[in-house]
Amino acid sequence: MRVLSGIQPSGTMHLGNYLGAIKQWVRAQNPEAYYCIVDLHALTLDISPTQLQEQTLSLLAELLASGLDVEECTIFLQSQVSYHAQLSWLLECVATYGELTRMTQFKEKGSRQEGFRAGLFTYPVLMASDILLYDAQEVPVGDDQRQHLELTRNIAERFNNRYGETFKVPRGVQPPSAARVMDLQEPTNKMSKSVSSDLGKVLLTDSPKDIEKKIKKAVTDNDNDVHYDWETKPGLSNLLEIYSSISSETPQQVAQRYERYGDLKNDLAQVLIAEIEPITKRYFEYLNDPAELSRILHQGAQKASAVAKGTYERAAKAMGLLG
Ligand code: AQP
Repeated sequence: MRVLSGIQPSGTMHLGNYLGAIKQWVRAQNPEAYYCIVDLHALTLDISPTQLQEQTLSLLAELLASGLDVEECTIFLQSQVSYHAQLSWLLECVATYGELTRMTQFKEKGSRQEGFRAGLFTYPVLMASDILLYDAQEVPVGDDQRQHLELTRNIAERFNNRYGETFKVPRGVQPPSAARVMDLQEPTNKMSKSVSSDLGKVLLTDSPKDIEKKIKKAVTDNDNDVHYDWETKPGLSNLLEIYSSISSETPQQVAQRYERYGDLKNDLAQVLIAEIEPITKRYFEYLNDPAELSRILHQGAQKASAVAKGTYERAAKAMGLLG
């Protein structure tokens, strides 16, 4: 199955990235799976060159530590495959201004940044280019990317109608639980690398003590009735979803086992520590070998370029570029 997905090197991975996306990536690994560190997307944020370099290698170490295996799939860096930016321009001439203004992530992130960059407006097209270059059938992503996926499908269909059958129209896939992990302190907002406070997000590099503290301090309500209900109990429902995503039960089944919030929080902290501690250990091992990390990226870029080149040339020719 041809699979493509990406993640921004915009900071340490949190539980939302891990449960919403990366665990699915690991499950979907196969020789036709392409996973991309989207460093060009991170340029839409206020990020220094040193920070970007460090975070790129660190993210690769986190992905490997989470269970991605370069013998089973391809991991590569977006900026090392020039066809992503090249196809993006072609697709910007297919996407419309109107549809880009409707992107909720653009509205939310744009409203938080004064003088936001033009790339923040156009990056959903770059994301479409990331996906369409690989003829991906499935794109495992968290729920927050649903709208961008729909845009990608629309762009592909419009392109195919206008210029002839060129792109596969991909399908987004979300996990049954934890497709949108919420901020532990503000459970009506999604957990986010760049927006959540320290206490609002659990990181893959957090120590067991930090994890315990963050789960204990997670905002819930006061009535101590353990019930899965996003309308009236968003904080508690978030904790139940996180738990269920790791234990493979439904959130309702988890809720049935508890009478008090405190007991649920204690057990959830232990379940998370058991999941995250080995990842953190492996992460530091990978991080200690930057030469190997660079080698992995270069090898991945070669494999990815071989596929991307063919698709880019097909699209350019269909549009009338002489090449
Ligand atoms: N809270 C979340 N719950 C479930 N899935 C999530 N993802 C992100 N947040 C959650 C999924 O993680 C993958 C990688 O996302 P990204 O880092 O490329 O960009 P993002 O969606 O913008 O994530 P963040 O954490 O909010 O990063 P910043 O702060 O840099 O913008 C995607 O599949 C995403 O759905």
